[in-house]
Amino acid sequence: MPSRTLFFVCALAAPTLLWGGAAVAGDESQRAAICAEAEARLAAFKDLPPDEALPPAAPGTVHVLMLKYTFCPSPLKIKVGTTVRFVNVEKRTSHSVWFKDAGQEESDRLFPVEFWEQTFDTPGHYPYLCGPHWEQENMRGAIEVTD
Ligand SMILES: [Cu+2]
Repeated sequence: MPSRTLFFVCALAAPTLLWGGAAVAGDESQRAAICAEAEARLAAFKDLPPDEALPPAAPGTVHVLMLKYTFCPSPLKIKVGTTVRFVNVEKRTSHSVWFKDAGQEESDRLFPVEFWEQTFDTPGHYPYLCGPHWEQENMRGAIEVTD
């Protein structure tokens, strides 16, 4: 397996948010606002009691957050060997992660503060969906994996 490259979540998320905020389209600025809120909610998880908090992620893990029918950040660019942790930062709504085009099974339904992880060992373009929300809410994301 190729060696794991270290990434820091904020280093990846910040350019995506800036890019989203600079876009003229209303959809993009709305998306940027949702993703900023998602980041704030993730940060607030540290105040949860230990038995409700997220367990620490392995070094180099990149986070994708789920909030308001949006995956943040998306598209996400990562290096081969990177693990992505998909975290539900909602207050009530559940989501899933489904690499449907890759023929993979859908993840379990993720409730608030729950997560699911996937490691990407092959370069490529990986579109994915939220099982309950891709058709009506267009809740979709994509990951680009490079050498
Ligand atoms: Cu969803």
